[in-house]
Amino acid sequence: MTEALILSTWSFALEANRSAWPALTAGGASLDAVEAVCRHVEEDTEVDSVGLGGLPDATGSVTLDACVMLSPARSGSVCAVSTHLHVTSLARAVMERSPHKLLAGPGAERFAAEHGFEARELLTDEARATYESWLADADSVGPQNIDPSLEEHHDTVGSLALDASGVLAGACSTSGMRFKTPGRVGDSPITGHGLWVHPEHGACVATGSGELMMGSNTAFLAVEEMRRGAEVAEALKRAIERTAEEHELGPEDQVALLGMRPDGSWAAMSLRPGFRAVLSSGEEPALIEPESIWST
Ligand code: SD4
Repeated sequence: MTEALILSTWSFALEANRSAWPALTAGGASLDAVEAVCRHVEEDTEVDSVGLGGLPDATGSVTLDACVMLSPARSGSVCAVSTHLHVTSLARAVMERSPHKLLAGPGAERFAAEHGFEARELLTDEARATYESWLADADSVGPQNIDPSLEEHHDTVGSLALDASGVLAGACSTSGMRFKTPGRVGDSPITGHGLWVHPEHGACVATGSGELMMGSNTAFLAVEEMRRGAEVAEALKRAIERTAEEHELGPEDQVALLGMRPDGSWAAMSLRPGFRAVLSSGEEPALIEPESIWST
């Protein structure tokens, strides 16, 4: 029997990990645990980068992306969903109830309706107010000159878990880059970019600037390094360094990864400081400040 583990991105996962833990330790499946973590954050209106409360695109529309994965053959994703909140569960439905890997926009929404998912308004009053003030700034100073820290801030919930049977699972859910160009889809719903799980070699989930992970297949690369024999921390380091080398980085760009192997080894690492992760290996989840490769 393997020791159960849940490792999730950002401090907002503290409550989410706590809520998913009892079922996992009672013999539940790792896939249920990572789905529960993401659903918890999707419901949290305080989180402005995932689900309800997520900030909209440049036209004021909230669009969500998500992915679940068990193996190269078993994954499901949705992207650009504007009508349904629980996109992680919808991604799981794509995996379990369709022959496909990724459904986008209106097609994903139609699939959601057909499979009994409830439609929800995703734009909260707070997110609308933040959008309107961004729009007013963009109108007065021009879209090229708006505060980059506002534009670049974006945090995905990503979660990896291992259950008592030694099964690894991963999931992630995001509203993507705030005030993004309509139609923009990031790394999270694309397997290999934002999430990759191999049942024997390991798993990796990413958060940060999606365009970087999309250029370097970062999550796949990290697991590939594990397959070639690297320890988890070393695998994450190589994938982050390679991603940074292959791009010209802006001052706000971040690449942050979680990794786990079926033997229970795990690591968390980021390019720049500021990343946080939450580990559950007992009843009380622990907030972790992972090592960063750069100091600023
Ligand atoms: C994206 N990578 O859509 C996601 C956002 C994110 O931390 O992870 N932010 O680019």
